[in-house]
Amino acid sequence: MNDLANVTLLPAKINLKHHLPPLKYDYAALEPNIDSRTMILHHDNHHASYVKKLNEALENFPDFRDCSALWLLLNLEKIPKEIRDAVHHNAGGHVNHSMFWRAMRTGAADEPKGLLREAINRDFGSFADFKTQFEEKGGKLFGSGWVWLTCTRKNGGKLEVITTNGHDHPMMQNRFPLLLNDVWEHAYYLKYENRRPDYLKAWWSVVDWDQAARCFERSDSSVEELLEAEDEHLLPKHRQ
Ligand code: MN3
Repeated sequence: MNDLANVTLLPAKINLKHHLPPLKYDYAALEPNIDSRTMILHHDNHHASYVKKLNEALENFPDFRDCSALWLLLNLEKIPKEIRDAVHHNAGGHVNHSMFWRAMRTGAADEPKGLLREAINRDFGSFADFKTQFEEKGGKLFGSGWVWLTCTRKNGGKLEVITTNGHDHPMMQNRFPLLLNDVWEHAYYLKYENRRPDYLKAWWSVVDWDQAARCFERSDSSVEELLEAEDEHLLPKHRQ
């Protein structure tokens, strides 16, 4: 038997990989509010790079290779020290961007309806007041990060606008995310340059409020249920 024959007898190597979720719309679909050049760079370069670096970090740590990106992010203390920072930044980048693409859609500007609208009115006074607070907090965040509409999973699901630094996620602070906007410069600089407030204002035209409402419906689930129902994009798959 030659060497080549021996190789074919080896068991198939299980090689799980996180992967870049495809956009559900064209790169130009969010024009003029988000330009296609920004979308191409943001999705195909920035997000792809987080996925690639996450896979590279996990390459020699098979115990963690079938864990979802959200699980990794919420269990950083269990991650070996030598890859903890890389997993923190890149799993966070992967989780947040995967949610961000789904938070937007083509079509005319919309407003929240139903229970989510009622909760917004209850906790912010009005939809206009909520938008003002979201724009102010997103505009003031120093450096790179995200601005979120979140709810607590207790106390009647009280809504709150928060910001996170880097790619941190609200579930790391026991808050549940309903909507998010990326205020890293790479999200807006090509079109809006240093005018982040203009980007934040224009972004309302592409928000998918049905998606935010679906998140709100799921917000009283346990963390375990949420991880189970997690979008398939966040679970690694066998390499094609
Ligand atoms: Mn980004």
